[in-house]
Amino acid sequence: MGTASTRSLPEVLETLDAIAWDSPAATNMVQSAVAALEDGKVLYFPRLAFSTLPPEKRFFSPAFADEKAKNISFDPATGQVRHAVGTPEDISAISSMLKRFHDTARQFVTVLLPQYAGRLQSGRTSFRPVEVQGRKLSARKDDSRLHVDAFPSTPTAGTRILRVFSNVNPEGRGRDWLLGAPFEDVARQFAPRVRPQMPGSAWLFNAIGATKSRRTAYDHLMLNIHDAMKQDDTYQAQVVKNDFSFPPGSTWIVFTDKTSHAALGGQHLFEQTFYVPVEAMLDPSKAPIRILERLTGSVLA
Ligand SMILES: O=C(O)CCC(=O)C(=O)O
Ligand SMILES: [Fe+2]
Repeated sequence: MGTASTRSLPEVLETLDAIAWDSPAATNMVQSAVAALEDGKVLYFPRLAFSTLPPEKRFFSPAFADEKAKNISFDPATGQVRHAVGTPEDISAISSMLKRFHDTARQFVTVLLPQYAGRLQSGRTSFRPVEVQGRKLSARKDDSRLHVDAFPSTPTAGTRILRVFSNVNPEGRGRDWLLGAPFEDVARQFAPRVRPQMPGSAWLFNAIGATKSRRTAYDHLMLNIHDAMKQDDTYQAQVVKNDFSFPPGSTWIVFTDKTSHAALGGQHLFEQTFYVPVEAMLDPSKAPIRILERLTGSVLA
């Protein structure tokens, strides 16, 4: 039996000392930040805290989240809040809180990662007031198993998924994560197991509204890799991994479509999803779609 091994922390985490959302510290940080991020490292800001307002502290309770959903979500494009429970006043205050996190995260990413700035598309914002530990979920939905992100209803056709996380736990509780093997290893191990997409199914999913656009060969591959990783208990036990607890008052940024990650515990987290076109990358050859195309020898979108 193989035993799980670990990489050195600087191999998986790039620590940067920004303390203000509107000025991500020295500009000489910028080149190394983008390169590290595209390599699959997590950019970690130990002292970058998102401040909530005193009247917002009451929302730090699982009672405000729909029991079936893990997160309260917000669409910055429409202002719509989903999976929140409360009075119309509560929902409107939650909406403003999430909008503020979106605006803050977007401003930060724009300055920290200027080459993405003009091409950055905002996805959903979420607030996660439910304790992660002890949730009972099917393997495929269980984010405490190492995975790369792929969204069943939101095909990306290769566009990158960039997420900003901020732990706002008021009781000193960290967000306990695992960081797994490099994407190339994941792809080599799992891509050969994926069966091709059923002819016509991408068209059908889109026609019935199950997907927001057509699921490409890339999306099919990524969804199946996501599921196969989570469903493989031996892989989960034996793969190289690092555990790291992101303390309250810290923020981290990661391309979650490339970096294997899992959340084991924690409560009260903000998250913002952005989409970054492959062409906006400093080195597009580091995108999962380009890596998978190289390994499979086919065009995937
Ligand atoms: O909630 C978390 O800490 C992270 C869960 C996760 O896997 C994700 O948001 O992609
Ligand atoms: Fe994830």
